[in-house]
Amino acid sequence: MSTLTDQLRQTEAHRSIFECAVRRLPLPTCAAFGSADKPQPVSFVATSRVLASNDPEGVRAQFPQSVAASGNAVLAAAGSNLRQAQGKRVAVLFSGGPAAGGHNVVCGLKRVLGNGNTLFGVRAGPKGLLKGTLFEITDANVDFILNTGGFDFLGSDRTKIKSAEQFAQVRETCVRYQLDAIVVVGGDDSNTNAAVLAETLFAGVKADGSGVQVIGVPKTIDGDLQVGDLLSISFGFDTATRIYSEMVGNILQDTSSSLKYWHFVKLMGRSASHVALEVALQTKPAIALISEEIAAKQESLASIVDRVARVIVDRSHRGMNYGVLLAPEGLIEFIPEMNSLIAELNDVLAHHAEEFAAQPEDARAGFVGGKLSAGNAALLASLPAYIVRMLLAERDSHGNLQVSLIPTEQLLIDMARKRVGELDPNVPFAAHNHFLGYEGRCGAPTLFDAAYTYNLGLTAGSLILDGRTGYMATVTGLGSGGKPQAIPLAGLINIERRHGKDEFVIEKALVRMDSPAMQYFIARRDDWAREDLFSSPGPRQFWGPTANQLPLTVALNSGAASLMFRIGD
Ligand code: FBP
Repeated sequence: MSTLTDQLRQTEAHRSIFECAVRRLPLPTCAAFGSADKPQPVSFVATSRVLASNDPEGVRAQFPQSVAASGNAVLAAAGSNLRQAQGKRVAVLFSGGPAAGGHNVVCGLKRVLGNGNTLFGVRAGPKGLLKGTLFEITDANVDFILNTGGFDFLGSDRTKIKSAEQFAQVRETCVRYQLDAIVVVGGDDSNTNAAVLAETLFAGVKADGSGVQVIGVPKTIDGDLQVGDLLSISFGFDTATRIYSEMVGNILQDTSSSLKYWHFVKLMGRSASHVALEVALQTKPAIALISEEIAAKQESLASIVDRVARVIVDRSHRGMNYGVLLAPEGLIEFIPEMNSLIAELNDVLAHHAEEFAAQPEDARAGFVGGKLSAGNAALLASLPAYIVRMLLAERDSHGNLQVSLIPTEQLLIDMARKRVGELDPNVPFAAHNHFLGYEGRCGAPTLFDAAYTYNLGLTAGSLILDGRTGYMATVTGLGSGGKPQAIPLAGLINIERRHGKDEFVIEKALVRMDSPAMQYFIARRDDWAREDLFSSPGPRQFWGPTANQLPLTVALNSGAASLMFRIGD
C-alpha cells in the first residue's frame, strides 16, 4: 500500500490526476484521415479558389517560386490514399506567445509522419532554428504531451528571421540535420516569416539542388489570424477565452455579492478585440470596450472615459455601486490621438535609438517630447508616468509596442474616478484593476482546441508528405465533421509601405462592426449596463455539457446551426 505522500510524489512533473486523465482523452479526427486510432495522411488537390493580396504583382515579384508553384490556389484534401513518402526529416517550432494546443500539433505531426519519417523539435522557437538546437521527438514524448497545455515541451521566442546572415544560419541548420521540411507554429508575424522562409528555402538547399518545405500552422490566443470561411479561428483562442470567462464570471459574482467594487479587467489580445468580445458574450458585464468600434467612431480618450463614467453614475443611481468593465489589451493603439502619438513615437525612437538609449531614465520622456509635434508632446506630457514609461519601452523584434505591459486598466480607473466626481460627487467609486493574460495562454486545451490542433498537425504532416511548401494548414467545417485544407501563404501577404520600405504582412483580422457577434453584442450591451444580466460560464469542461462548445464568436460569425463543434463522426 502506498502512503499518501507516495501518492502525492507521483503527481509531480506534469502527472497530476487531471493531467494523467486528459492524456487519455480520445481525439476525434476528420473523416479524411481515416480511422481515428491510426490516422492516415491525405493528399491535396488545388481548388478553384485563388487568393489575391493588395498587390498581386508585388507579391509575385517577391515570392516568385512559391506563387508559380501554388498559383495561390487553396488546396483541399483529395483522399487518404497518399503513397506515403518515407525517410523525411521534419522540424517543428513554436513562435511567439504560447497558446493551448501547440503540443497536440506536434502529436498530430508525429502520428501522421509515422515511424518511416523523423520529427525533430526545435528548442526555443526561431532562435533555436538559427542556433540549430534540435532534438528527435519520440512516440513516448507524444504520449506524454498529448492534451497538455503550454509550449514547454519545445519553448518559444519572438525572433524575426530577416537578415541574410540569419537565412544563412537557417540553411546551415537544414544541412546539418538534413531537413526536408520545417513547420512553423505561429501567428500572423510568424506565418509571414514562414512565407519568406518557404521562398528562401524553395530550392538549392540540399546537395541535389532541392529545397526545404515550409508549412505554417495558425496559432494565437488573440484570434486575429482568420481567413473567412477558410480559417474561422486560430488555435488557443477558445482555451484562453474560456479561462478568462470563468474568472470574469467569478468576479461578476463577487461584485453583486459584496456590492461595493468596480473591477476594470484588461484582457489579452495585442491588437484585435476578439478576446474581449468573446468574454463579453460569455459573461455579459456592465461595460466592454471594443477597440475597433472606438477606432471606427474616432472616439477620443476623454469621450471613452465619459461614456464609462456615465454608466457608473447611472448604475449608482439605480443602487448598483459595482460592476465590471472589460478592456482589450490593444485599446490604447486604437484611440485616435494615442495612435497618432504612438506612430510618431515609433518614428522618433527608431531614428534616435542611440541618443535615446544614452539618456538617463528620468530624462527620456523630455528628450522624446522635444522631438514630437506640439500636439503629441502635450499629450505625452499629460499622461501619468506609469503609462509614459511603457510607451517608451523597447519594441519587440517585430517592431510592436508591448501593449501587455501598459496598464490601460489603471489609466481608465484613474480617469473614470475624476470624471465620476465631476458628474456626481456623491457617487462612490472603489475600483480594482486586473490583467488577465498569461493566466489563459497555457491552460490544458479545451476539447475544441485539442481536437482542432491535433487535426492541424495531421494536416501539416500530410502537406509535407504530399511535397507541398508555402502553405498554412487549416481545418474547415468545424461544426460538421471537419475538412483538412491548405491556404497558400503568399496569397495572404499584403505589401505595406512602412518607414519608406516595403514590408510584407499578413493582415491581422480585426473585429468587424457588421459581424453577427458584434451586432449581437451591440444589441444587448445597454441592457447589460442597466441591469445585472451577467452569467457565469463556469470552468471549461472536458467531460460535461459544455465540453464540446464552439467559441461563441465563431458560432455566431460562421452562422453555425449549433453551439457545439463536431470534428469526425
Ligand atoms: P502571439 O500573437 O505571438 O500569439 O502572442 C499573443 C500574445 O499573447 C498577446 O496577446 C500579447 O500581447 C503578447 O502575446 C504578449 O507577449 P509576451 O509573451 O512576449 O509578453
